Amino acid sequence: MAARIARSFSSGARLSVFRSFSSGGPAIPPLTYYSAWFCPFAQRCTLALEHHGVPYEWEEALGWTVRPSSVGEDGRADEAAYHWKSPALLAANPSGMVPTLVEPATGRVVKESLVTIEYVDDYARAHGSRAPSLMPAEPAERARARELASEINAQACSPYYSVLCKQERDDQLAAFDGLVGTLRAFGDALRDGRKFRLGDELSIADLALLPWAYRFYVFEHYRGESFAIPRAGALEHYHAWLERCLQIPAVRRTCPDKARYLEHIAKYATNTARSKVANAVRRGVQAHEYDDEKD
Ligand SMILES: N[C@@H](CCC(=O)N[C@@H](CS)C(=O)NCC(=O)O)C(=O)O
Repeated sequence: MAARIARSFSSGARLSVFRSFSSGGPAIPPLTYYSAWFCPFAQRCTLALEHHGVPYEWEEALGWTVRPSSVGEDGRADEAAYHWKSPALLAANPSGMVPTLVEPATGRVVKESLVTIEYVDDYARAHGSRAPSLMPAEPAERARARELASEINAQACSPYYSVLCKQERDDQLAAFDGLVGTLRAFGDALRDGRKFRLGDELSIADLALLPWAYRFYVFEHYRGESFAIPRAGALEHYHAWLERCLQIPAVRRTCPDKARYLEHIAKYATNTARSKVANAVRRGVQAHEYDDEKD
């Protein structure tokens, strides 16, 4: 079993990862990486870093503090969990979101998880990575891959937060049904025997979904058996894809411990988390529609 990167760090802790996945490969300059062990968005970036063996210095840049919530905010919680954010993260990215990458040599900042995948891919390849690219080579296929990743984000990742943060069963079920429909379409695309969403290599389309696919187990625990991802039809292909991805050592290293994560996500399941995505869902929009001012 590969060592885990996404351990439960204490806030502000730093970890240097200088292992090169493509051992014997070129020396790639390390990146500063503001991350959080529990964050599936950040896991997208970690997956790209690990795929290419880009060295990085990880700072655990988010934590949680529990304090009284404003009275009557959702009619349930007297106390809520708010993010602590590291000063270095806020200096690099004032919206205080992880993942955030900084190039130490230039001070340039890269943020937004899907963008970080493409950036890490370009950065690694510019420095001679021998790992396969996470993006297709042909321009129209690259455009389609971006579009697909963004659709997966809106239609499979965002509903995850609605299933958890919504407290009415009908709302939870509606979000879950939409999510399963998206996974079915994902599985359908794998029917031709391809290993990954775009073909026989891992790509941005897989990395967009993988951190949430790994986390869907939390639904059964917090919402019951009817929230298990079904296995029939095209979904068999989706489950086989997930198993295949989890066989890859560079993927396994990025996955947080399931028991610790289950404990962490209780804040969302009880609607006491006050993160931007949770606030967006409480405001009645999708998680990806969070607004830096309102949420
Ligand atoms: N659109 C962002 C979302 C990232 C995100 O929501 N990250 C969470 C941690 S899982 C975060 O930084 N939360 C801080 C906050 O809510 O203020 C991305 O794709 O990178």
